[in-house]
Amino acid sequence: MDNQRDIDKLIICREKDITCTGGVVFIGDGAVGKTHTAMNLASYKQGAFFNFDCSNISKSVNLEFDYFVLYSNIEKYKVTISSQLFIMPGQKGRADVGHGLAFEDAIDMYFNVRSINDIVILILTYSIADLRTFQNLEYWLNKAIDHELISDFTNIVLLGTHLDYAISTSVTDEMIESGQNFISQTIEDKLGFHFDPKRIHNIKISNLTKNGIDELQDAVSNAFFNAFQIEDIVYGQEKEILVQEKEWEKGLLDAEYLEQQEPWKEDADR
Ligand SMILES: Nc1nc2c(ncn2[C@@H]2O[C@H](COP(=O)(O)OP(=O)(O)OP(=O)(O)O)[C@@H](O)[C@H]2O)c(=O)[nH]1
Ligand SMILES: [Mg+2]
Repeated sequence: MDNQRDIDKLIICREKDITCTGGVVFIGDGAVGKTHTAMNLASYKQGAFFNFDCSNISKSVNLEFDYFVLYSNIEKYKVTISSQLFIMPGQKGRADVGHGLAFEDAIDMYFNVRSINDIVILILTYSIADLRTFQNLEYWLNKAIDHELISDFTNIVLLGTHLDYAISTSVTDEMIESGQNFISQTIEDKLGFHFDPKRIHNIKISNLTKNGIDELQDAVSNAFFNAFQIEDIVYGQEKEILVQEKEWEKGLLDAEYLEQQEPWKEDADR
């Protein structure tokens, strides 16, 4: 498959080190918290959270970019995930000249400036406290499909922000579950490949209290593990090493056996 070959270029396996990289794209309505979530994820690299209280970030009118790196250990391998974050403005359509960029302008720019083609994770972002932002994900999913942001290895994070507003939550777990089925069905219908609902990770966070950011980080790791089939690589290599060791032991045993069976060799050596 072509896509599979593309993504294979983004992973390097050396002895005990596996390094992979890929794009993570945030889309969703304006003011749902895309920029703040990306900043919370990226600030992990400085070992501390981004300080929400000091934030006076306004509506995005540009294509925003950041990155973050995650490390994990699996068996004796050190896995490094280096993800590149692209945050799209939530303003639909195109902006008037001199007013920055809206979504369609930013996506054009994304295709010109992106350093890698492959989107490992698409983060469909909504606010738990605002049902309309959840319903509008249908619009954003269709935009993602039209702009070819989804490949057969892409994972989706269905990200609900404003978890701190939980008392006035208007998006229920049943809605989220049917949303997950809707997403996989729509992708299957429009792109023609099976999209396992397990590739859709449902996460809720608060950018204010940082609740759920750890789970988001785990979901990002899991999505990279899925996309690059890292467990197959690790356990495949372990199996290969085991087989090689067995073959080698067998070779030694065979040599001993042959020596016992061929005493004339010793005679000849004398
Ligand atoms: N209470 C609360 N406020 C949040 C949360 N996430 C974001 N906000 C606030 O919501 C507002 C919008 O956040 P942004 O991150 O700028 O939203 P955005 O999705 O990037 O919006 P656009 O750039 O317009 O597309 C800001 O005032 C944030 O402080 C959250 O989880 N809880
Ligand atoms: Mg923004």
